[in-house]
Amino acid sequence: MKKIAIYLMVSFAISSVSLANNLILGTPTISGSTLTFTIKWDNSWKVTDGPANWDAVWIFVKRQTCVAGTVNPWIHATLDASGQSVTGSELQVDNVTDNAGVFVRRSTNGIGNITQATVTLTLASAIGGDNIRVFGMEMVNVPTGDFYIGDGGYSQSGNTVFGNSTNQPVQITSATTSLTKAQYGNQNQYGSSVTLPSTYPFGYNRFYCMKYEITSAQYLGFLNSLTYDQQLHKQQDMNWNTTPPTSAAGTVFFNYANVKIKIKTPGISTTSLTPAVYACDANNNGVYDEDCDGLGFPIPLRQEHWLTYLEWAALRPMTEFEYEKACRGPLIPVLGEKAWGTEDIAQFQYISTTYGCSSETQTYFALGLCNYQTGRMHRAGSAASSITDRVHAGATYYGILDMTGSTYERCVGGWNYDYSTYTTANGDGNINSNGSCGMTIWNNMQYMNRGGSAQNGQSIQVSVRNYNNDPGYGNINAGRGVRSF
Ligand SMILES: [Ca+2]
Ligand SMILES: [Ca+2]
Ligand SMILES: [Ca+2]
Repeated sequence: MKKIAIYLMVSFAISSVSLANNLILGTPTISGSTLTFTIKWDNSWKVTDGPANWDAVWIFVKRQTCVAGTVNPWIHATLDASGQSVTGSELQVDNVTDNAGVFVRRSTNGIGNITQATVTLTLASAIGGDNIRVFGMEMVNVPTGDFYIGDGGYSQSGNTVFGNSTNQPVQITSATTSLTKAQYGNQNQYGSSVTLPSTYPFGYNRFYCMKYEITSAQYLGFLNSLTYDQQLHKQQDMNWNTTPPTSAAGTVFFNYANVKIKIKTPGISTTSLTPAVYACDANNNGVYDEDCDGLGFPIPLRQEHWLTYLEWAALRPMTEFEYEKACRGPLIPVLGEKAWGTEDIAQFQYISTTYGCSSETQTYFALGLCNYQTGRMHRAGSAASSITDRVHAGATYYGILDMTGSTYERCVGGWNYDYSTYTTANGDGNINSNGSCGMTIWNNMQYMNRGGSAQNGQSIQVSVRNYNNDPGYGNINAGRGVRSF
């Protein structure tokens, strides 16, 4: 039986001018090797002044061959090298070299909602009787260009910062083809033990960055596209609890910082063929995936599971250099600045009537409003509204949300270690059959937590880097992904 599903990987949030974005992909129709579906999202932009960038929707497809009596994994669908299109003149489709998906974005300058267009994707082979799932997530183009690392040396006790040996900012340009540890940090215990080579992502070249952190809805789309064995691996080494996929309906699978995921439909272990179905129930009423069940909450993740998600979504981790560029853009560094470019900071407020709902918005109007030290998740991008500018929305120079606060942003880098093998290679979309991440280099890296979190205000300034290599989720660690070309 053919099943077609569409997964709204995120919905919400803002552009550089800000509001909730409501990405909606319509149910696809299938003909031969093509999929056709509608797309709409709010607060899209393409500008040539200021950040000179645009937002886009990263769309990828999973397919599942249906053979009775065997395990039927969802496989990342390779797209044809041509045959991708979108109707009208407002949007364009950008192919990527590995054909793992497409970016749909504005083709000409403009700001506002994309009200309706139709996308056609051509897969590399006929769909036949396969099941199909289409996933979309909002991303932001970070253009090629010079930028600075380091803010001049924020002097919070014990902190180390990006910058040169006297804490001064360092400009990254096209000429930055190698760096030694002493050239980008002020403490010997942090940074690459060998010189970083030209293949290391220093951030000069353009990349796409997820507009938000990985949300609960996105992670559910992932969990519910795994085989039983892959799900089993997730729960076993995640230690979220001792809840196998066979647990009874209603069993709590993950419960932390107000993210609550339960088993909606148990899997069947006797054959290991039928995976469980997971769902959100933040309001804990036993009714799943309601509007106020926290589907828009960013989800804390163990390091391994964050990496596995990025491989599955055909993205990759960002480096510390890319984090600073995504926050600051080409601007001159400001001492002690957060992602919005000033020292201001104000804490999210809890509003019981909309908490966890798609309408959750911060009504408290303050400079540098972000989710730090609250101990709970809030909807991704919920500081942004129709009246917020960059500093009020907590947006980066390029319009990326929650880069300060919410979950920590894991970035390649950290303790004195050899990071020279890390490159711009993106995940191939397929994780290991046992549920682990197949990107060996990623698994062997260490990661620095940047930007503070809802649990912990440590390292909350853009350039501070003293919170290293925490593989658990307990300090609300997770992050997001980027994609290179
Ligand atoms: Ca509920
Ligand atoms: Ca964050
Ligand atoms: Ca792989």
